[in-house]
Amino acid sequence: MNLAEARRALAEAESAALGAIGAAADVAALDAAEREWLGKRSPAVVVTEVIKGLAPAERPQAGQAVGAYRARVGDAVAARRAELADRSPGSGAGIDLTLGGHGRRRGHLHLVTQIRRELEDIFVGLGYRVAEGPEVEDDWHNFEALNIPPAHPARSMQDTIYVALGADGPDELGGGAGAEHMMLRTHTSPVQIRTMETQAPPIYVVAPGRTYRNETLDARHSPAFHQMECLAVDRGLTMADLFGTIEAFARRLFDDDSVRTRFRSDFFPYTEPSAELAVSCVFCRGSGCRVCSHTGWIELGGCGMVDPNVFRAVGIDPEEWQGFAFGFGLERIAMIRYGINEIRTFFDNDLRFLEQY
Ligand code: 2NL
Repeated sequence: MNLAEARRALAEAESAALGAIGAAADVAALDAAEREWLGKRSPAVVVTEVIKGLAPAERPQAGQAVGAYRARVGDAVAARRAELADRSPGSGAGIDLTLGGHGRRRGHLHLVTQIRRELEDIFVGLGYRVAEGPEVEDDWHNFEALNIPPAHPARSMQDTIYVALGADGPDELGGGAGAEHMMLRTHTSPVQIRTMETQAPPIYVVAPGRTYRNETLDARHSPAFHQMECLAVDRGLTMADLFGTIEAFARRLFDDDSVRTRFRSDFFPYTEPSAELAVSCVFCRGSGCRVCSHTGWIELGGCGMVDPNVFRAVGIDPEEWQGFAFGFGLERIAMIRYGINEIRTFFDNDLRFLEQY
């Protein structure tokens, strides 16, 4: 091989190399082309071997031709490598950043959950803690500890759904002895019973949650509903504390400092004395409207001073500690606030209703 032949061989090799590099569809193909055209058996190496046999005057030119080949083919490999990297996923190339995004429809909390959280915030602001407990309860926590013995008439108003557990029912639900008395709780009071059984006074808790009654579904009654109960146990608590707490709560709830409260004598087995509780109508300010059935008052729930028998049942000395409690329905508060007249709408899961709140 002479100098001219060496140059021709390098020129042919270069055009073949550039073709192979341009055609490499991925990094592996490019690596193979690089090995073939720049590696240990490449034309550049062959020509370098040939240089030794050339006339001394021709050797520098042959060396320069090999260097130029290496430089051009090497540049082509580097350029192709950059192109392939640009196209790999995540590189951003090939994505039209001016296209609009896909709108994502977002849901929101159920109205009852919104009300529940709002009420929790009010009570936390008053120094209370939020307590929760099981929805399947035993007779003691749902009835007996609340001063409602087995034959008490209050039980017929709080009939519920009983859960039949076999002899091998789960222990944590009280399976085995007494399992036939497990039931869906009729109020959240058992949560306060459990709190008083495990914590020493002073106690300030609210218990929100789902409750159940054996009730025929109509516009105002549902077999499943939500309640919130408030319990305070401390030294020297009186009905003045009960009234003041309810007034503060009602004014925050309706965001109106002119709201008045009304207490009328009532009966609950677990409080003595007991009262029904109503607030002045925030919609008509007492002059009478549809929401308050033209009475000027909105009935919210019931309240009272904790009955000494309840304290004895949970091992708290009623001579040392006093307490007040009150309870109300969460659906009812939502219905009052938004003028909803069907309790069913809370459980139908009809998005046309739920989306409005
Ligand atoms: C209502 C009335 C009330 C209570 C709940 C209570 C709980 C314990 C002790 C004493 Cl552990 N009382 N809760 C007291 C009075 C009324 O709820 O109409 N609820 C919807």
